[in-house]
Amino acid sequence: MGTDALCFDMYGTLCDTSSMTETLRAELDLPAQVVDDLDALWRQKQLQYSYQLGQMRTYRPFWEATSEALDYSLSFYGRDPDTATRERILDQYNHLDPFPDTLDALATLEDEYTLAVLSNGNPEMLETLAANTGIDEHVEFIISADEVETFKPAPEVYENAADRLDTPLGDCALVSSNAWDIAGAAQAGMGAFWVNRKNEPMETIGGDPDVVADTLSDLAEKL
Ligand code: LAC
Repeated sequence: MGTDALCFDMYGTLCDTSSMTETLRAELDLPAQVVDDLDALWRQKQLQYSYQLGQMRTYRPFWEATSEALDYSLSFYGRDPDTATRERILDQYNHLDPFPDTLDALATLEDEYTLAVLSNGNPEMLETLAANTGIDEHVEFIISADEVETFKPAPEVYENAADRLDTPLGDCALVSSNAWDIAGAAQAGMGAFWVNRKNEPMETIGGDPDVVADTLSDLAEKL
């Protein structure tokens, strides 16, 4: 027993969703503070919609949940941009910045482990972002929750990843900065390596992480 495969969460772990603020600032005439709040609400709603869709068993691809969450957030802040502006904002989601340590950490870990992306993103958005950032040069597999038509933290998503990797669930580890994702992976029986980028407390429900690191570079050193 040991960890053979590392499955990386994409949004918030490999790529920085707050890198959207530059585009939001350029496209919407709003104060910087409001843009930061809108961006945070967009991310919060995107996740909430994925949980709700899972609970309601009305699956639709994460791109649609992301787009619907954007509409909610724009409306919350009283903005109704034209279609072209809205499309430009959404398209930028395919060009999120990787965190500064992402590519180096993947390059360090790829010699020792099988690397995969494991994300709620649908395959098209994951493949596009992985290609745009160079992440695709380091990971062997891109595994989407779309394959089982529900979202993390449903156990089927983690179990499907182990099947795809042809590796026992306990020999795979999720690497995520999202504590709810770590709690879900651990609960499902997968290893759970938490990159606690924001120095947050662990969730009080679900499983516990096996390893806690501050950044991906820190994790690469610890493994
Ligand atoms: C992911 C998001 C939801 O699965 O963090 O990549």
